[in-house]
Amino acid sequence: MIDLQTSTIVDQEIKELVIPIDNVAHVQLGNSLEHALLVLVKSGYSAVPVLDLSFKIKGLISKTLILDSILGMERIEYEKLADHHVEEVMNSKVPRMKDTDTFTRALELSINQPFLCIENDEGIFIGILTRRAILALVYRHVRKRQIIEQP
Ligand code: 2BA
Repeated sequence: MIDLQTSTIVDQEIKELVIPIDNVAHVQLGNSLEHALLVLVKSGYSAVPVLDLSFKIKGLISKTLILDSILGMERIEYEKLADHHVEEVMNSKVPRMKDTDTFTRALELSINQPFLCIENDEGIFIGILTRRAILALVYRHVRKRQIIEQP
């Protein structure tokens, strides 16, 4: 259990906050844009990780990136969805961390990122850390301290 009793949470590891790969909606490099859009719409998320066949993180794909890529001069070119692949459109700059990294680093990265991809020492994707999980831990910590410090 992550210890909320200690005076600081900053040096704790993030392992226990990670949503494991089995519960993370994701797509693969060779998937069509049509498939990726289906995953995004069905899952309800605006962006999800892109993995290769060996489960390494290669990028992030979002509804906005896909729609932007099929935007023609005068109309949305839906027929492109089936012909183009995730790797042509994804953003290769991925905010990533190791599961042994500290909470401080996660807090810092989450200022600008809604979620962080977590990998093990071999670079294999093991899950994501969401801004929601980070904020929830900070909130629990603040509340706990308020209760302890009340006269
Ligand atoms: P968004 O999809 O833009 O979602 C923003 C926030 O909206 C989420 O924040 C969450 O609070 C809420 N939300 C959106 N879709 C939801 C759903 N289907 N069920 C429950 N809540 C939902 P966070 O939870 O902090 O997630 C931040 C970002 O992490 C999400 O941004 C999404 O891109 C990604 N994400 C979260 N959980 C995921 C999962 N299981 N698989 C893939 N990506 C995930």
